[in-house]
Amino acid sequence: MGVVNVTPDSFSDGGRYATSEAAVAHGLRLLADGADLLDIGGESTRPGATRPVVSEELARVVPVIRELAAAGAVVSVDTMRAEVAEAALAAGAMVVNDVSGGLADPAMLRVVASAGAPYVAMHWRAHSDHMTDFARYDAPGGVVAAVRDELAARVEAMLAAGIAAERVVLDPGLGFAKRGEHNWELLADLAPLQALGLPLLVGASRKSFLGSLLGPDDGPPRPVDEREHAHAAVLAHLTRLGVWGVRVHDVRAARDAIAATVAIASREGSG
Ligand code: PMM
Repeated sequence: MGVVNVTPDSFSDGGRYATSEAAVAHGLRLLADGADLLDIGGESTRPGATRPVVSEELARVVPVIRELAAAGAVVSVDTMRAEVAEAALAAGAMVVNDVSGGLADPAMLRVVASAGAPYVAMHWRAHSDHMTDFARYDAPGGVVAAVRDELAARVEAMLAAGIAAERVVLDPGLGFAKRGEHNWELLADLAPLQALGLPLLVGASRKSFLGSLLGPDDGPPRPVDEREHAHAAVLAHLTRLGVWGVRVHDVRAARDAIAATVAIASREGSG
């Protein structure tokens, strides 16, 4: 899954038309690099981010989705809002990627159920402006058990809303209400999440836990565009676990890491 963030902090060149154009060009590049799915989002979920109004989010994502779907891309819309999901599906999106797993908008599960769309439900506790307050996992089993149990509760809600289990993909939500250590613990122990019996999508690309790992102990994190080698190692690990998908910014680099891992893994035990 290649990321196309149509947000002001991703594209600094101003006006709406220019932003859409830049986003479409970027999506086409990711498609040429081998993305199976393009994830179009109009709301920044960085820690501390404030939310755009609905009309702004719609104006950001709908034209980009329409163009990329028309160009043959399989598109997911990265939104927590039912209204945006509905408009995105009407514009040609095939998948809804909701970082809140249906918690942010009470109408979301109903919209997804009635559209019959595949639904990526991520582990989430609170909006980005205060999610760090919720990065506590003190109960027995720590972060892994908490994420598993909270995702399982979301699956119950999805099924109750009429979403078919075979259309659901789960995501541990790396970086969302999680401190650096929590992300590494989840990556080291994804089996309990896989045991829920649904496909997993994982998004580690460029996230700050990689930057903190790579930066000096008492200094700033490694800049966002210098985290790709560490990400490749994470992708090798995820490939070996057989996750369903990975959400990445650099599709070419990701495909390379996955190809090399598969080339080795597919020959193991054959000699
Ligand atoms: N991360 C971000 C946004 N959307 N969606 C899913 N399913 N999983 C993620 O990990 C995820 C997401 C934030 O990352 P970005 O700001 O680089 O897009």
